[in-house]
Amino acid sequence: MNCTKCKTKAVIGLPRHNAAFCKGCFNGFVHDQVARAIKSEWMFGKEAKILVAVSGGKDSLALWDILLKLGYKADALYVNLGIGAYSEQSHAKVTKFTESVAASHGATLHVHTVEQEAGAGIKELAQLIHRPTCSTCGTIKRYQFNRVAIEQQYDVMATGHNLDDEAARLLGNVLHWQEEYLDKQGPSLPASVAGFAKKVKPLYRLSERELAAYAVLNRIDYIVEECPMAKGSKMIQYKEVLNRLETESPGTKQTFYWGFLDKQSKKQPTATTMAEKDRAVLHPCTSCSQPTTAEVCSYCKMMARAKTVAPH
Ligand code: Q46
Ligand code: ZN
Repeated sequence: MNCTKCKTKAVIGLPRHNAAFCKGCFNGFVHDQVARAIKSEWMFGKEAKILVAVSGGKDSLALWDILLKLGYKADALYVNLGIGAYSEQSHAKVTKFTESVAASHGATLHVHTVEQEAGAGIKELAQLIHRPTCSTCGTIKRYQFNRVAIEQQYDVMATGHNLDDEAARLLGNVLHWQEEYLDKQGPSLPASVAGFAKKVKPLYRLSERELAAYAVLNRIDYIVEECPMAKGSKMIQYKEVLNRLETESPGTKQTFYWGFLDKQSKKQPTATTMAEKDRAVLHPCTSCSQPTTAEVCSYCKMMARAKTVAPH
């Protein structure tokens, strides 16, 4: 198998693009897909200050690597969830990448440790407040990423969601007809009100397999295991179904998700209408000032509850 572009020996075949690439041309292809995503979805300009949400996994570290290599100013935030060996190992991978790659581009890593603020790791915290672990985790990660982005004056927050993640999420939202989620499933969510950072997903044009190959070929050392809490989750089931379809007909995920984006772009309310809607229901939390629909935001409620029920 030879490289479609330069005809030297290929290292990866991409059936959905009917192409194969050598290492150099594959890196060029990946960088080009990210550059196209940034431009076509109006994510950010060359001078923007970007905050990348990193977990230690292949997608978020690859995203940080690609943005730095494309010449963007990108720092990162890692949230240590306190899930035993998984958190220790993922934290170590993020630190290693920061020291060996990101620092040479002048980039900084911010760290938030759940245990330090809540007095317990995510599993124990969720048990204390009687909420599912993943929804507790989601609230904490959303809150902390937004807080750091706003406090440290980043223009935009970038996450490592890839084509497989977005296609699986779309399948879940369609199966349950969750229309309000469908409306917000695009790769670029504007900062609708003051206090909310803009959020973007620059990897939505690349598959999980392509990102794993990028990480391996570029010697990015990442944590291979998924978070132990993800076991048996609906998202994993949707991904398996889509993978089966993709093997039979390469390009299925792309057609499904990109097709949805194409339809959305034709009916999407403008950023102004979305902002108007949000402005009508959101106001600052009386405790921390982050935008919320209630008087006190769900993060502050959670922390207050954790403090009252925590064993002393
Ligand atoms: S939500 Fe749940 Fe993930 Fe948090 S606790 Fe792990 S599996 S990391 S995306
Ligand atoms: Zn609050």
